[in-house]
Amino acid sequence: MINELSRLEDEALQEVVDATTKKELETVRVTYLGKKGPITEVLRGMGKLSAEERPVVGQKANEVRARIQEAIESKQQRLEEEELEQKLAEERIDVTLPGQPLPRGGKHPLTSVVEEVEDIFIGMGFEVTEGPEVEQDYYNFEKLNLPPDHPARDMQDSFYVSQDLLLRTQTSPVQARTMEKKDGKGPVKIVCPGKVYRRDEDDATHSHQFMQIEGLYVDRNVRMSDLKGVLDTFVKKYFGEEREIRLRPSFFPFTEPSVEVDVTCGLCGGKGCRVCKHTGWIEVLGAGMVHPSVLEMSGFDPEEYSGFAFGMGVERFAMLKYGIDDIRHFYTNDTRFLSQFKRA
Ligand code: 2NL
Repeated sequence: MINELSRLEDEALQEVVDATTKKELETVRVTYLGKKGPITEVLRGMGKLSAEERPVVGQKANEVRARIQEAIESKQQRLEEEELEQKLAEERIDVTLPGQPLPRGGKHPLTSVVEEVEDIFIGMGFEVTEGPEVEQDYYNFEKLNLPPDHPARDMQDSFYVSQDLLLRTQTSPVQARTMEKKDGKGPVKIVCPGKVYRRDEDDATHSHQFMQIEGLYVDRNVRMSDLKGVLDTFVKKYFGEEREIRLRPSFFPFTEPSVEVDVTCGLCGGKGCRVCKHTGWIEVLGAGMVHPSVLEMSGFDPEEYSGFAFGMGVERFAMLKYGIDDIRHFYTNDTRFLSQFKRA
């Protein structure tokens, strides 16, 4: 019986060594240590043994059981460690691998033009001022010398929000508001960029929403020659030092006199070509001396103060500089168009 137990031990320990999975090991455990296993069988048959034999066989059986148990437990632990190591090796991630590249955005071309224009005027002592896009009829029209019966105030031409609120049709109300806050004391030297709205049919050169930059300089002794000097400096910095400007008489309700400002054509240098329709000149700005009534309505004494003002369309400036033929490109967000204006 002792020999039989030794043989069982050898056999079981060999099977523990041979087991390569936790499942195989469990089968070994059930086979040798289970309720129907050979060791249990031996212990059950002990009744037939003599009183001297019984404790010897019992001790041996318990020792064998304990050693098999221990062998299984340590093998179990090793298999679990190996399993974990394999899992860690399989699931290893290389944190140094480059990630998914995210496409990088860029500034919208209209933003770039606004910033460039702002910088040029800041260089001449102007400050940048902004204001509301939903504006009172009073600031958008009345304060700018457009009385209630003026044709530009036709309800059909503007986006009205209520009886006396509308989407501003120009950025001039920002300038009127700024002047009003000054208590009749100059100087006021500002540029006002922003979105404006007009009830137009959209086409290649018109958009119901577009951007404008207006400028205003009010002080004692501001003259037409100051206007010409500032705009000449601006045009040379924006379009190029070789460019010239000319002023043509025009009309705006808020300026007197009013002028249209042309710049020499960049393609033909003023000789005449397709771009300038063979005139050598391209219209870029509207401007003039601030109308005395506009000064007065915003609290400035027109006997003491004078000023000049000007306005330009941002889209038109961008189209001329970059050769863009359709204003709608700025608002349809086609990345093939937009990505061309990414700066390095
Ligand atoms: C254009 C013409 C212009 C102004 C805007 C202005 C503002 C005040 C007083 C007087 Cl507060 N004038 N603004 C003056 C002349 C022309 O814009 O063609 N814009 C696209």
